[in-house]
Amino acid sequence: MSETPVPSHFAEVLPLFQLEGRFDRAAHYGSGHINDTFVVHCDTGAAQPRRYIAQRINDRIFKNVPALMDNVRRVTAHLAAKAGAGGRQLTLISAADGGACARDAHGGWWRFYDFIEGAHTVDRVTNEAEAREAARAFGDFQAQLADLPGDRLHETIPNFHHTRSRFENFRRALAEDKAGRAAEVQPEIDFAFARESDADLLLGLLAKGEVSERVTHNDTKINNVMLDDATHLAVAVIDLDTIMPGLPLYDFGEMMRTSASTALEDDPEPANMRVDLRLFSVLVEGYLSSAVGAVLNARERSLLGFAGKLMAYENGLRFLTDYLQGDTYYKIKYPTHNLVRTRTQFALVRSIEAQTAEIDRILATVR
Ligand code: ADP
Ligand code: GN1
Ligand code: MG
Repeated sequence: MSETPVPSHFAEVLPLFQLEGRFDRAAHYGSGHINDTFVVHCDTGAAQPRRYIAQRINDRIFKNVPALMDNVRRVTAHLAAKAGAGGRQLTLISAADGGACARDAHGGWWRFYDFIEGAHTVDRVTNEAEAREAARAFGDFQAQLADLPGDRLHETIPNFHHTRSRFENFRRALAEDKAGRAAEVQPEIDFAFARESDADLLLGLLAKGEVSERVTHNDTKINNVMLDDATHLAVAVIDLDTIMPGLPLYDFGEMMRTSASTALEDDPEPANMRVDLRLFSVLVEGYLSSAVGAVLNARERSLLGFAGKLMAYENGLRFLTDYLQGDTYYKIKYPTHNLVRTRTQFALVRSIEAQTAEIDRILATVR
């Protein structure tokens, strides 16, 4: 599969939003696995085009789009009020009817954002400054949501990081073996079963009140934070689809998986994938130096390394489940893509396990 083409009816989507200028062109954008993302250029007569990000929201995955957009609207309004004038953050463009999203004649759900200019995302951390910035940005982001007014946010995907439930989905997919692929992935199946008990550790602590639920981002991949082109400082956290109640440890773990590792999540050679202890140490420093540092208890701090292992395991389980089910969840670029992702995630789990003593030593020294 190549990049998602701009749909032929895109011209019908444009009048659904309050855009400035005359539409010039649109093209596929970014490397997200879930939504269809396009950059849109409009001509306002100025030297530079007015740019927008248009997204067709994946409603196979997000079953209640209005509820999801209600979360996004509340969170972006709250952050904008805190940032004040001049702050850069994700900003929704109103639909023609004043709403946060609109539905096209084919049933597709759309939203538009201001294109955040002068900034970029990376799919992999290339230096320590990027890792520190991402950690600080995601930490501050979470702290800013602590006083979000109103009701509990909607759970846009129920049990999103409930690793026990992820494990049971895997077990079911294996039993069903819809795509007839189970026989070829026995080593990965064995690997998953050997670590089943990890799935319950944080859930058990949560039930005992030893770690706390807060409003978290839940998808703190490195390419969900925009970095300034010139200064490389983080300017905005994006991809707010999974903001909901969760554990800060999930956010840190997902960051560690993608920002303190030596390879892309789908590197075809699992041996290339290891935890990078230097980047891990910088991530911990960045995260604890953010406003969230003050709210984590000692137990949570001691589990930061385990959180990275758990998120690598959980993502590996999810990729394996999707492979067994015939690739219905994630976008894939070739038939074994989900299997390659699984193997590379499991290599990261193995590497974190092998480095546990060193990780604990780092956690004991970084304050
Ligand atoms: P997905 O849920 O599919 O990952 P994202 O919301 O993360 O979708 O968007 C995909 C990519 O598009 C991001 O990684 C980023 O590079 C780019 N992007 C998203 N929103 C903006 C924005 N407001 N301004 C500039 N680039 C953006
Ligand atoms: C998806 O949307 P994106 O590409 O940022 C997924 C995450 C996974 C990630 C793996 C809603 O993230 O949970 O960790 O792929 N998002 C959803 O790369 O399932
Ligand atoms: Mg994304």
